[in-house]
Amino acid sequence: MKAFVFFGLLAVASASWLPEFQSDSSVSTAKKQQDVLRLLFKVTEPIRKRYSELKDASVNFHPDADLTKYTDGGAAVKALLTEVEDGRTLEQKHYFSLFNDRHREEALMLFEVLIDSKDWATAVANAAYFREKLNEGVFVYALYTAVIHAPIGKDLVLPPLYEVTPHLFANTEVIHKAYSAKMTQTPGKFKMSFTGTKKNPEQRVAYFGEDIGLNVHHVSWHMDYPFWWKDSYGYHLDRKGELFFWAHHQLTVRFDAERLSNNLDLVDELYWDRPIVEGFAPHTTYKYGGEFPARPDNVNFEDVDGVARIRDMIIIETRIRDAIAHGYVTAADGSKIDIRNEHGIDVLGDVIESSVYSPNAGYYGALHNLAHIILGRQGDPHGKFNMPPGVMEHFETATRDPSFFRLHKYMDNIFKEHKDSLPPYTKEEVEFPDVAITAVGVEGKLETFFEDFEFNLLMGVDDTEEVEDVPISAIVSRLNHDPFTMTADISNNNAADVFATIRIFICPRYDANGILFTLNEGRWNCVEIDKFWRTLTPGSNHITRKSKDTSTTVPDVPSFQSLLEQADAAVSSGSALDLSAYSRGCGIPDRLLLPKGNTEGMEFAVIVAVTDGSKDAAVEGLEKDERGGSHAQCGIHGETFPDKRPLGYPLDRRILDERALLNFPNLHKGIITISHRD
Ligand SMILES: [Cu+2]
Repeated sequence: MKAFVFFGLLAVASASWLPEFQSDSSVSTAKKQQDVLRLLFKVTEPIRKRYSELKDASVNFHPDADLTKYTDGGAAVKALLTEVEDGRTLEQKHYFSLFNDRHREEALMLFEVLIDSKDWATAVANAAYFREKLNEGVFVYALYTAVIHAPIGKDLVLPPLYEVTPHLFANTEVIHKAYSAKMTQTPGKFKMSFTGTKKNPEQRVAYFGEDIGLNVHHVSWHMDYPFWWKDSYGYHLDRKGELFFWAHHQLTVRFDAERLSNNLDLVDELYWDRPIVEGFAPHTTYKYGGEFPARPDNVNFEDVDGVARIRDMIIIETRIRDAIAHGYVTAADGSKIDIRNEHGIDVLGDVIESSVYSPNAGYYGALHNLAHIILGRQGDPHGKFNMPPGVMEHFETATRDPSFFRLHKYMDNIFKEHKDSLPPYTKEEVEFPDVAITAVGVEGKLETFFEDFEFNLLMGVDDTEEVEDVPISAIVSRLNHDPFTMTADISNNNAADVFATIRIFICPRYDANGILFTLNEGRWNCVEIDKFWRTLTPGSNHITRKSKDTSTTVPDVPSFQSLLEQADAAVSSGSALDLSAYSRGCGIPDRLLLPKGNTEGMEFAVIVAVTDGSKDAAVEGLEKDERGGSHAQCGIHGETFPDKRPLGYPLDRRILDERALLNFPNLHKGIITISHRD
């Protein structure tokens, strides 16, 4: 009888609460945006009482009360509820690592509940309910990936992660100052320095690996293209493996360009049987779980207990190199997948990462993912000191460690081995009959500089609803450049309009010793600047493209506070909220479009290719609407990748004869100079 009354009361509570939510179609973007921000406000503390709808849902919502609310009939929600009720879930106030199988499993259980919710109200109520029960890191990861991938999350802007989980972006010293400021209720702005001292040559490029915008790009890319993605979640991630190669290739070549402008050699690759040359002291602390482990210079690789042996990594690498040499990958069922073609890179990317798309993870292993864990654990490979995961085990923090770039150079060289096994492009694959670039230019100066940027540390410190917030922020130095416009004069000698794809790369001209790269050496170091589509009318066409519009980059997302204020204002006034310009977290920050120049002016080759858009374009309408604006390395959510050509085309394959390639009138090679002001 008692139990009956108990359940009866709960049923009444949920019934009185549910109608407050509107159905999906009538929920405005502003309201959705407000819900998401409120859910992410101070995730390590209970939902604020003033967010009464969410607070109410966190207590009174019954996730399994109405299973018709779920596209999967409630299977995911029932599974997660069982885990919670049986006390199996990861505790709160504990670190979360995506590379930890159990942590990831929990995050994906919540992700599934959210994407299987049929309407916004159900998704939000579940998010509020499980936020108060699951680990905070599990919650944040599940919510971010669900907003990115679920149709009901469309057009929403996810707040900058450096403000939601500042511990993964700010250094320990600044976090300590923030706590002290909070305790004494004294507002503070704290200058954050990069790790290391001038005694460490790597310090010269720390501004790149430790750039909080670059960190957000990296973690967002991995949320857009998660290695755990299954197509049953809703769609196929087009060219995921190839994009894995390309996005990381671009990180590597950008890092190399920064090195050259700071008088450092190109980064060398990692060798399993040699010492890891650079050590790293992260100066970063988990909110819960202690300090990120450090690694001294020249450590020899050790097997990591329970993860992998170094010998196995060498075996996996050999199998992958064998596949490249043979020109085929062996699938799990024994069949052969031909990779000596333009789609081979996609298969190889899936294999090397490895993702669920890998045709044979049992045989080819997970080179990239395991390497991240192994590198992350070299400070405590046998678990003797109970250290938490290293920076390499989080996409937020990985690029801080110089070994990240060594690891990616190593994998990049494997990809290059494959690309070099393909025949050079033929004339037919490169030419664009009767279209010629007559001139390429730049309006404005190509000049880089460092600027200060302030971000909020409010969520890095603890409080309760009763404690006043005081303004606490970190100030970081970031690379930026003056705005500029690229121009191209293109003649179309056809009788009619033609549709053209325009690709722009800049490539360092000299190595660290001042020796000129040949085109065939230098092509692999090219930074992709832009790719876009234009209709060319007969005669001459003057094309302009602003630096802020490039399809490789995204603008800074407004601060959490600013997003929340805009959403609150729109909700209370009933006006529309359009933050679509910031809907993509994936993309190189606009500021980093140009590698740092130097005072004398750093020379780059600029290569512009105009190719036949009627053959290249896979998606219509890109001339008018570039769909979030960072498709070059991040694609378009849920859609076909917009360019049919291999990523990096036409510079991704061997160039046997420089003159032949550059004799195409639709390719242009010039020289630009990037300077830097102090
Ligand atoms: Cu990555």
